[in-house]
Amino acid sequence: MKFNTLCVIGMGYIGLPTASVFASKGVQVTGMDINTAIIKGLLAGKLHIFEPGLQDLYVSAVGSGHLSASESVKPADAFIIAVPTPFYEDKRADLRAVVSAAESILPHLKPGNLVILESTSPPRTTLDIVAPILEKSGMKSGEDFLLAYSPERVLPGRILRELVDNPRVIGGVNRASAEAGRDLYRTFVKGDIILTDATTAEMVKLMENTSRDINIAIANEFSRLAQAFDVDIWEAIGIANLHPRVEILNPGVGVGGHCISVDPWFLVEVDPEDAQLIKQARQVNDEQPAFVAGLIQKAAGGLEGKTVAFLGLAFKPNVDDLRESPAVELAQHLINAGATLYSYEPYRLNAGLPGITQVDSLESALVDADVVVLAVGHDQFKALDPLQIQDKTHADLVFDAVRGWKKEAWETAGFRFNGLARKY
Ligand code: SAJ
Repeated sequence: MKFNTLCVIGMGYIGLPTASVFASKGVQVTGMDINTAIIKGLLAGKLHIFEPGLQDLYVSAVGSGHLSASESVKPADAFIIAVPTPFYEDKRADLRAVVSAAESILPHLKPGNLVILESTSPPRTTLDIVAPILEKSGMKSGEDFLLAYSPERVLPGRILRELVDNPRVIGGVNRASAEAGRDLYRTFVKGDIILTDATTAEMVKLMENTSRDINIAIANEFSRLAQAFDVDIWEAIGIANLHPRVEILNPGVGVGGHCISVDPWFLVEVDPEDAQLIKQARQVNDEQPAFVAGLIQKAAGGLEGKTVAFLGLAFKPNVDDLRESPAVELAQHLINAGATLYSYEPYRLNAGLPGITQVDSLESALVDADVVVLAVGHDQFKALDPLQIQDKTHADLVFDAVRGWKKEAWETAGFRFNGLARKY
């Protein structure tokens, strides 16, 4: 099948790059979002998210006349739903955005159209939630129109490359739908395209992120054990990983972002009895910011009345995304322990986080600091030369939570150095 026009619903971290890549391949794309500020920004050529290469791709796609931003859904041959699926306070999936996206397609749905859900969703969402909404049109999914689930699997920071090169899974409500999805994504996907059914594709996505969450949880748990036994966790992991069948991930401040810290709960929600390990791993990762905060407090001999220069708030290195960020939680723990905290997040200078003071330069964070905390391993932080930091601060303690710095270099510059499960 050939798709000449496409409407992508949700101009976030996935929808915007996906719309831009399709448009760059000559498909006529409408990028739709209900957020007026986002659409206004896009119409003015300003992106609300940072992703390497995206600004240039977006500007050239708009310039070529193939991409336009809109606050309403436009008729198209194909529709992609790429809206957020957060969770409620009790960790159940909040599918309101998926429901309203499907409802917004309904008035425009025509025979032969293809609808793809990309948002990470609990098993059976495509069949039990999206299909019934679209079938209110009087048309039957898989027969009159085509419907499939195709999870995004790209890594923030490498989205444009991974969109093209990663294998793509397409789960149709029937074979014809999956094949139509393949024809659509073949426009730009160079990786393999694997066809399956919708619920398997939903499950695959959740299994991928859940297995990563569990693997990070064991690394975080190892860091606590290493701390207890005065073992350098990084040395221990390095040695263990020499085994041909062992690949332990990196411990850190915790697990954040909109994916890995959220998605495993979708499996716990649908089958709590069978998802015990998944739940336990989630809890280990959720506790990690408090664990790291305890280490910092101990190293500083208490934080009451002390000032902390806090470097990084993003959920991981070299991105501007603060959703579910463990660094933000760590900052909050330190503030609760009595610290005055000045955080510097170069990718998001003013995030408006309640209770957290942000400054707009490294110098401003350092000037009054007693303790310097490296919370996110942004490349620009890792490249800092302690000898140049020396005269910018009277801080004597440096705490590296993410193994971004070399102990010797900081000690040579006169700092006391401490970190997550490292030998001192
Ligand atoms: N983290 C660690 N230790 C590690 C690796 C990561 O603590 O060894 C932390 C990060 O700092 C971050 C969190 O885990 O807080 C998640 O980061 P990530 O880089 O592992 O993953 P995301 O959330 O950026 O992207 C994941 C990817 N999924 C997998 O690798 C299985 C990506 O491919 C998905 O498309 C994405 O989730 C998504 O959108 O679902």
